[in-house]
Amino acid sequence: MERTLVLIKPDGVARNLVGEILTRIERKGLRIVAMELRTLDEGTAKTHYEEHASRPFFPSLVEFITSGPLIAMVLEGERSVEAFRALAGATDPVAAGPGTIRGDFALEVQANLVHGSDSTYSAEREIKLFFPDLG
Ligand code: RTP
Ligand code: MG
Repeated sequence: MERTLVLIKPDGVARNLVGEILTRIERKGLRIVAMELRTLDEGTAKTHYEEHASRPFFPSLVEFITSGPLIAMVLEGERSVEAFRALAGATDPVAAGPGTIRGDFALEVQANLVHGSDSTYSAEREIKLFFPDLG
């Protein structure tokens, strides 16, 4: 069964959208196999977003993702990587369709509420980073 790493970013926790987002995940049929509330340290944040290290928005992204507690979770299900990214909607919330998490609740590209692994390869790397003990 395919796994994906999902974050409810600090803006989602601060705005009390955890329940709303979890409801959508459960309603879709994705199974939560691990979940934790934590605040990322700078090193973990930089490793998580290492693919963006050379982008101009990287320092701001690291500051944002470490700014407060987030929810990290591992979801399992049929094509879960693609399934969650469809629930999340486009990276830019203004372009994200209505009915998606970002489309319904966000307006700014950085504070876009959720993260989902973009491939099964990324999922494996990110799950190891956040949940090293998960078998
Ligand atoms: P994520 O990695 O968070 O699931 O989002 P994504 O795949 O849809 O987007 P990605 O291109 O990987 O970008 C990672 C996160 O960086 C922030 N971002 N800011 N200021 C900007 O132009 C900009 N572009 C991206 C967003 O928080 C995005 O989710
Ligand atoms: Mg990404």
